[in-house]
Parts: sequence; structure tokens; C-alpha cells
Amino acid sequence: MAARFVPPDDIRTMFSRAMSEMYRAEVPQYGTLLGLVAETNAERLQSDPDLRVSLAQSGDAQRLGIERHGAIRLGTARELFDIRRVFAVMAMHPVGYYDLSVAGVPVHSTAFRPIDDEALRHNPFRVFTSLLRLDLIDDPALRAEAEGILAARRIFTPRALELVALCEVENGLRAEEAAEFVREILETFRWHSEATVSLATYQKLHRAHRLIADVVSFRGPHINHLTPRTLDIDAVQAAMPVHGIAPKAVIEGPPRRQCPILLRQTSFKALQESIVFTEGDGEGAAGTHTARFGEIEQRGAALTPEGRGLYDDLLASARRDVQVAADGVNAVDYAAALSARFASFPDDWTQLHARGLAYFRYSTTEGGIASNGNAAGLTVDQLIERGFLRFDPIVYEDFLPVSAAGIFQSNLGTDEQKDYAERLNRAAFEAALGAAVHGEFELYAHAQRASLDRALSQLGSRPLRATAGRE
Ligand code: OOG
Ligand code: NI
Repeated sequence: MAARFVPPDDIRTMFSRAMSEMYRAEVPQYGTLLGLVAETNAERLQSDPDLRVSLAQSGDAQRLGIERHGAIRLGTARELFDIRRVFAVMAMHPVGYYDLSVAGVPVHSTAFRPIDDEALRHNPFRVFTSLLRLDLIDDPALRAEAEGILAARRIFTPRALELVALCEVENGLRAEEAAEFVREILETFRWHSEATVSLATYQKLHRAHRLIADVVSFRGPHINHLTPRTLDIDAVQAAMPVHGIAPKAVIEGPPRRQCPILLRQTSFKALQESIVFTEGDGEGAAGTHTARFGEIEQRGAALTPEGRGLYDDLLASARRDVQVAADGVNAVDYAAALSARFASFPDDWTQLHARGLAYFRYSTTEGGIASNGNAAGLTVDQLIERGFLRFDPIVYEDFLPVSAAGIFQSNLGTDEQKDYAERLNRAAFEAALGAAVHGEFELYAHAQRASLDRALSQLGSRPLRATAGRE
């Protein structure tokens, strides 16, 4: 029966490919960046055999070339509710809650992504999805106007919603339905050069916050960037100007290290694009809007709560020491302060493993398979010492709120730091979503535990797996 249905992983790949083609056609610099990243990755793999082995071991090697994340910004609770249903068709589920209002960005967010190992290996396509917080507009008249405009729009085609409902009832889509589904939902993410509001309204919204204008003035949540994954972000950052792309001054996230952790990101400025605004008599008024940009990222190991705590502390202390201005002044000092702070974060895999700072995927070695029961009764550490068991870092699949705020800020072109009185409201976000978000730490801990159980049963061994500081 189920064989009639297209696997959700395949629908996700069809979708990510279609999105990439659409964005490439619309934003030529994205195509340039893809070429640059592919070239750098090939060079890096060529020159670093250890990395090549490790990526092959983890399954990352095969996903690297197609790996992307995108971002959208929604306007209403209903839109968030429906986007969850749309992404569920492709086995993309909400993971994590990011409150960006603390950084002066009037949104809160989650990331839709695949969650199990198999699906991640297949294609880890993720969409960082933000919901605008209209409650952070101070002026009640403007807030009501924005609410009215958003309430009237429909970001999904009727057919897209029909296919989602069909998938929910039948538990899958057939080949033709899946193809039609991808075509229909692509409409939601498309750029519109006609606004749904007049230039005057746009300007009012823009004065409240550029992001508010970006969400409220258009028919739908245009994809605002698509990000490929590089194995060497410093190399790509350095090469970008040569290709006519001006990156932001600072790479967000941890400093360059031997053992990459979490996520390092850099972006280039939003494009200024021509927009036709509505006017009373049907005659359009010309103007511009900046929303779309480019970004690259380098992903490293997922950290445990202990590792993440250490990361957050070190990052905060570097940011206290050196503030980078919107125009990039202090960027060099900041990078130096960051490296100095992170000197106390262990930078070899054995240490990171022993101290329980990162998550790892365990697997048996050929020696382990050949050990023929000799592994029985050994502890995990002994199995590793004897070379029966190996561990490779689990890649970080999520996002970093401080980095995300930095990406938003840089593309807003200012360091607007309005101190919004209201703080995170995770419960309201989840109520709008119609579901609780998955916790990232639980997902990584589960992947680690499952890999260890599998490896131990292959070794015919049932040692005490609790070793200091882990799990
Ligand atoms: C999303 C910015 C966050 C990232 O990679 O951290 C993001 C946005 O600008 O809508 O994409
Ligand atoms: Ni991004």
C-alpha cells in the first residue's frame, strides 16, 4: 500500500531543488556563491584526507553538495499553523525556539527540518521560520492597519492546502500529487515585485521597523536567502570580494578552530530591488525594497548543554569586550578577542568527547567486528582505546540566536537595538504553531545513544555505557 506514496524525504529533495533553481534565477549572486562554495569544498576535501574519511563516515559527504537552509518571515498565527502542516508533508518538523526580540528584532522563530538520522542524511534542508510580533508595534493605529492587511492575505494557493489536507488524511502523496504539491507551494515563497500596499503605507510600516514592512507589504513570505554549506568559511569569505560580492565584516559564531563546533555564518547585504506600490487610482508608484541576501555557513559539532553553556559564556564575554559597529569598525579586534576567549574551549575531539562537551556518533571499526566477542565486558572507553569503537562528531543541524540576530541586523543595514519591553513568549508561539517545538538537545542525545546501542550490539558487548560526564 505505502509503496504508492512518494517518500517524504524525496518530496523534500524535490522542493529544495526547486527552491534553489527559483532563487538562482532570481538572485544571480546566489549562483556565483554556489560555484565558489563547491570549488572551495572540493579543494578542502582534496587537501584534508582525515576530513574526507570523517565526512564519509558520518554520511555528510553525500549530503554536502545539496545542503541548504533558507529563511522566511510570516505575519499571522494562521500562517504559522499552516506552514507547519505544509512542511510536515516533507518530514520537516519545528525544532527549537528562538526569541529575537531580545536583540531588537520583532520576531520569534523556529527551524523546520528533518529530525531522524536517515532523513538528515538524505537531505537536511531546513527553513528558519520567523513570526512577526505585531504586538511590538507601539502605535495602535498602525498595529491595527497591519493586522487588517495581514488578515486579508492568503499565502497558500487553495490547491496547496487541498493537497496538504489530502496528505494528512491518506498519510502520503502519490507521484503526481507530490509534483503538483511542490509546484503549488513554490508560489508561497516566490518574490513579488508588486506590493499590496501604497508607498505611503509601506513607509509608515518601514519607520516602525524594516522587518514589519517586509512582512506586511507583500502577498507572501518570499524566501529571503538560501545558504549553502562550506567546509572552509574563511576561504569563501576571503574569495567573495574577488567575485564582486561584499560580505558582512564579521563571521558570526565561534572562531576558526581545528575542531569546528556549532555554526559559523557570514552573509552579504540585501539587494535593493524595484517595487511597484499600489495607489488609489490603480496607477502604481515606483519604489524600492531590500530583503533578499546571500549567506554561507560552516557547520561543526553539536554541543551538549555543558558545551553550549561554555560557548554562550565565552561568546558573551567577547561581545562585551568589543562591539562591532554596523559598518564593520572593530571587526579585527573582535575576531582577536573571540579567539583569545575561546582558547579555553578544548580543541581536540578526544578532549571534547572525554569532557562531554559535544555529541558523537559511535560506530564499530573493522577491528571491532573482527574481535569476535573479545569486546564483551569492556567499558566504552576501553572499547575506544582498543580501537574497537570509533566516534565522530554529530553535525549541528540548528541555528544560533545571537548569530541569527547578527544576520538580521546586518541586512537591515543598521544596528537598531530597540529595547522591547516584552520578552519571549514561547507558549504563544507554540499555540500559534499548533504544536510544541522539538528540543534540539534531546534529538542529539537520542542520536548519540542510538548509535552507541547499535555499535555495542554489533560488538556483542553490553558494557556500562555511563562514563564520566556523558549522557
Ligand atoms: C533569518 C535570519 C536567521 C540564520 O541563518 O541564522 C538565519 C531572516 O533574516 O529571516 O537565517
Ligand atoms: Ni540563514
